[in-house]
Amino acid sequence: MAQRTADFLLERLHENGVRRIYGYPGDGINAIVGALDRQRDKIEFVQVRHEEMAAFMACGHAKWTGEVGVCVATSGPGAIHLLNGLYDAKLDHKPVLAIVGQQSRMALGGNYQQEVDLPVLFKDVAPEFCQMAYDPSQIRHLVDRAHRIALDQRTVTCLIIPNDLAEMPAQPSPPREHGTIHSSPGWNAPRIVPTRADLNRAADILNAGRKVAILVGQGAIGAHEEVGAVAEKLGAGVAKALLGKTALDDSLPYVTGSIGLLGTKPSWELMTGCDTLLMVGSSFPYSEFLPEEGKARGVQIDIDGRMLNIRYPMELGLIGDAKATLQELLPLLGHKSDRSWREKIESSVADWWRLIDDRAMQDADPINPQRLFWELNRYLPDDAILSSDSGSAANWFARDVKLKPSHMASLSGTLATMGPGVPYAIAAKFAHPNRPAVALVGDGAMQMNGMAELITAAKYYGRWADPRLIVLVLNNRDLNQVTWEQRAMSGDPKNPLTQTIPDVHYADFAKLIGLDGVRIETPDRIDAAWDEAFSADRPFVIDAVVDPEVPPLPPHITLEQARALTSALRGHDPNARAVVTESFKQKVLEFLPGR
Ligand SMILES: Cc1ncc(C[n+]2csc(CCOP(=O)(O)OP(=O)(O)O)c2C)c(N)n1
Ligand SMILES: [Mg+2]
Repeated sequence: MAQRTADFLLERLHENGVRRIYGYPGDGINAIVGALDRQRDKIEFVQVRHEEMAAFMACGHAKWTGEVGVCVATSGPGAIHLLNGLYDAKLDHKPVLAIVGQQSRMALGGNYQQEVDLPVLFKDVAPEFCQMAYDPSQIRHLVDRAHRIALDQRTVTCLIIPNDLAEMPAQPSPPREHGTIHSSPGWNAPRIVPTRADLNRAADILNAGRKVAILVGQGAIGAHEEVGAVAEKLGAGVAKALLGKTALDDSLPYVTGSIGLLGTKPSWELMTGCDTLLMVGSSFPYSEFLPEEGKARGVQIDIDGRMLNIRYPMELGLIGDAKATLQELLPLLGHKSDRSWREKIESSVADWWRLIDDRAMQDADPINPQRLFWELNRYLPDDAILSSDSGSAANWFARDVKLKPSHMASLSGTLATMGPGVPYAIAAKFAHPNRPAVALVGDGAMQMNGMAELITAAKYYGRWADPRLIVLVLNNRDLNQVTWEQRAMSGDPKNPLTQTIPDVHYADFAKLIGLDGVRIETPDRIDAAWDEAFSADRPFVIDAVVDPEVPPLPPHITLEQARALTSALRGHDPNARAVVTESFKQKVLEFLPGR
């Protein structure tokens, strides 16, 4: 039999460099499912528990490799399930290609079983390229373009393939006639740098500054030498947006760590005290954590011109690749002889780390969650890949874990969705089977999807050269991050109807499905738990029973937030007494002498 279109689709993906597809079957992709079997030597299929997880894993793959992550789902319900994971990729600017099935072309428009208007449904999440195939001869250029555009635009693209079309004989070479397309695969990353004149303008602004702050994001990953050299010359401090956490080593004395609600006090001081801001490869969203408008001159470097000058009214916005642009900028920068600003930052950073240590070691009931993250620093191998979930874990991941460029780390930075922690870690294991992966997640996220996805880890870990995939679950029986947001932003007490969630024994569940794990209920068990997890011969779950009353305090509490908190506690918050004690302990530490 002649090659089918579905087989050619996979072959063409392979020619574009795709080696793995995450997905879930259904009759809208029957032809593709058959082809995945026949093409198994070329493309590995990873079967997940839910299509959203396939999209998260595709996004994770893109984050961990820089390649296009690919996911596949059936028409109707499968396609709809993909969406949240695809939006995660779109908002974090990651190249992901979604392939979704559709009912037979003959049936379309007939209110047919599982018929959903997929081109409309996917148009918003894949605005740059969302195409349904009408003819087998389109497959070649649709695949080439979907793959290339995802990389070129750092975004999500989507191919909708009717099942009957996928069964048809393939047409790899369209006829040479009017109205046909003759494409080829391939995309090479360009080297993008601003003009010499603009680099000079940037250097003039930065050289004139006396107190320079640098903010780096995910675009600066891989440019640590250049960022470090620029900071050195300018006597600057460097703050990091969360997606750029591995852009620079946390143990450098002038690195102030994360910024924003999940950020640090030194980052806050850096931004409020600077007279010049250099922002590189970041779309960190919260303007109130950047300098007050007019207080600082600003230079921004970003690969995407659409992202320039929107968070702070920059004096100069430059389109450029972070590494290449900083390389060109460096010789134009002078060495600032007055180091007083830099010294001030370094002393604030040193104080901050002492405070983090003190906060982490405070008693709590029963375990202080910060301590788990703080102790992780002693066990974390240099090549570990970390994922965090949305929730209180993100606070401690941002503040307590010390990372460096040899690590990789991510979370849902912009969509801030719950759920990617475990699937990102699974994608890390497939992309880099020799590296240990650590997922830091809340119990809510675990119940939402993490537990089910452990089944995927159980199914596949035998394929990974190093089987270590560690999931730390913050078992606080609470949707804690939102509980705190309710308290601090709305002044409302904790609502047990919406916030309290059941206690589940996550380590027992892991064991039930053939993995390993431990439940810890006292802080003296933390060390042994990390030790055991990093020595395990299979994926390992640490079910840590932690205190929901330890506040994920923003670096500075505003007056309104303090008032809101007081009003929440004066209401009928069932946990008021414990909260007051914990917040007081945490806050008071900042003001003790010598801190
Ligand atoms: C899909 C989704 N639903 C809801 C939210 C809102 N939200 C953000 S954090 C959070 C609480 C997460 O709870 P859990 O995973 O238990 O972590 P915790 O904060 O308790 O440590 C919620 C509900 C979200 N970000 N994403
Ligand atoms: Mg929770």
